[in-house]
Amino acid sequence: MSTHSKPVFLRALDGETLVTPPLWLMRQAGRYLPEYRELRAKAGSFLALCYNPEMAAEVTLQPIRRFGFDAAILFSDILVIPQALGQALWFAEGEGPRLEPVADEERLRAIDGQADQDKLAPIIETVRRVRGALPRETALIGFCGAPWTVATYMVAGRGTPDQGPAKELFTRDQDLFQRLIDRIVVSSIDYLNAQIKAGVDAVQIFDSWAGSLGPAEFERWCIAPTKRIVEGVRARHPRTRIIGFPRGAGALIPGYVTATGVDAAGLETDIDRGFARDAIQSLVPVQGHLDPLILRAGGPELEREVAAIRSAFGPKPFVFNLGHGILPDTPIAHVERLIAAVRA
Ligand code: 1CP
Repeated sequence: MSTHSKPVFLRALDGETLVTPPLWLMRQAGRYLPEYRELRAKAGSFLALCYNPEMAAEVTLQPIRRFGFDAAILFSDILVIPQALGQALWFAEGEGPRLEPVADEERLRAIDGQADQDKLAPIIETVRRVRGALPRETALIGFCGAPWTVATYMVAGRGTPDQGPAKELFTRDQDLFQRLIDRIVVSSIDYLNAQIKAGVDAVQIFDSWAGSLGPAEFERWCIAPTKRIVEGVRARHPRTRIIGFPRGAGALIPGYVTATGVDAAGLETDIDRGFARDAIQSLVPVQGHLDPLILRAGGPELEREVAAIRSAFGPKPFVFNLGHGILPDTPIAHVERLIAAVRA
């Protein structure tokens, strides 16, 4: 295989420094696109869209057709794992996900020991369809939520500002919380391996709420379960690259990278650039970290930020991205300006 048949996104994850960094955006398939809103309306609900392989594949491909990003990300959600574990999941229109909270022994027992992989079959079918339709030079990213972040939703039944209910549970009953984490770990390994078998080229583990844990808690609830997922994926697919994104973990990220063995690290918007370059990018390729608010605002500040990020991280293996998901009211023209600036 010549180097150039390999997607630039994978070359960066493999440790190659590219003059023009590969580019994709978290939540690139989403409400800022009129073609997404149209299909979303047709599907009736967000979950109906996730579980319909034809529509989910189409939504995954939309931003690739429009913008030519270097990677597509499977259109799904981290909360399909709780759903496959038997927990009721629905989306409150205009608000967000809702689950029946798991906060005691009885409710924990009510969800199966292992996820029902049949429930995830439509999502795996989406992967097959997308891989078949994507240009060879465009990588396909699969994903799951990290156990800690998924558990925060499973325990609270919804997104929370401080992850209080999950923290309260692990403080009150460590064993119960550990069993919940274990279930998520095992299910996530099977789920990621199924995605890889169906055609994803790399996977990302989203730990959106990693920043709410102190160092000892971070070790137990973020690092340890993530390490098990990395090992479980490696055992079956040793060459598939794994990106860890412990959002908000800042100074704990170098330890996370070393201990979990992830191949690359996502950088949130708020991280100090000098620190990220010296202490994280010295270990693994990094991905990030433009502020979604700056993208939405546009203007000369957007160009300045893109230049600053490229000059900080461009001299080493780097994937350009946002520090968190694109905001729904981001003008498409600003995304076009961003792409031009990154590829200039
Ligand atoms: O149409 C809509 O209104 C649904 C909005 C939406 C979308 C487009 C949700 C609901 N999820 C998604 C897709 C999604 N979610 C992807 C697809 C790929 C992509 O384009 O990037 C991914 C990777 C996720 C991951 C996800 N879901 C995370 C981790 C990343 C992050 O954003 O921090 C989390 C925390 C979720 C839960 C979730 N799903 C949806 C919402 C609004 C939320 C957050 C709810 C909350 O915290 O209150």
